[in-house]
Amino acid sequence: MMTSILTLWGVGTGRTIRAHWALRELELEYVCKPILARSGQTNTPEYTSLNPRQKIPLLQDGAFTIGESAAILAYLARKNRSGLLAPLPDDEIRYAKWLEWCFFIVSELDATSLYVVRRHSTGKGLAHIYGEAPTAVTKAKEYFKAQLKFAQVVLSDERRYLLGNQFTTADILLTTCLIWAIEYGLSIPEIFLPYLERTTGRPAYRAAREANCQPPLGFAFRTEEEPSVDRARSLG
Ligand SMILES: N[C@@H](CCC(=O)N[C@@H](CS)C(=O)NCC(=O)O)C(=O)O
Repeated sequence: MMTSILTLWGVGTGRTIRAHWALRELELEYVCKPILARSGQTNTPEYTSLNPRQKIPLLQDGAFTIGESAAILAYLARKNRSGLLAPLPDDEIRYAKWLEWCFFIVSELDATSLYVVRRHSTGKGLAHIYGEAPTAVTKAKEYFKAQLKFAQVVLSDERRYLLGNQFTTADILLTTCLIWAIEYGLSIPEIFLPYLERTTGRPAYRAAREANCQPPLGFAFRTEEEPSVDRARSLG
């Protein structure tokens, strides 16, 4: 059987790294097209013909193309070494729980909370494009914190990952959201620190950061319990 060439478009963001990470976890060879967000490179005629939505990441598998980071991960998990990064569909309950986590993270943590913070913040945010909206930013941060409690409950149940002992694409999504939050100055509960050390300590994560044109991770972790204490941590 012929294997088609995998090509991943996009580097540099918390969404693009998800696809690099999954490809590395699955040990798949791929070609990287290192185009960047807001550089004009997503608007070229060539790229628009591949992805009319003009967004990254985008995966090409031969003649097939798929966008949306969470969908790319699900596609890769299902197609390759099935069962490695997601429960098998036959395992109906675990599969449904995995789907629930994926939808929850991309809708509630990413799109409804963190992306709102990013779009309407000044400084490293995109307020110069989408408009400054301090109330929306404050409320989105509060909402993120409230929603995060659902993941917190599961992890305090002494689970290594969201689905127990199996690392899945839901953990890739959650980890990238937690790092995004920390980079935007949101404090996250201490329970997530060992979780982040586990997930970002994976060799595939380190390789993905490099492939995503990002330096090794390093950030100051600010706990909710001790808001005045910054504990420098290098997770990279
Ligand atoms: N929900 C999408 C969001 C994709 C998205 O918004 N990507 C941004 C970069 S993170 C982008 O491509 N923006 C177009 C541009 O700025 O050129 C996903 O998770 O893949």
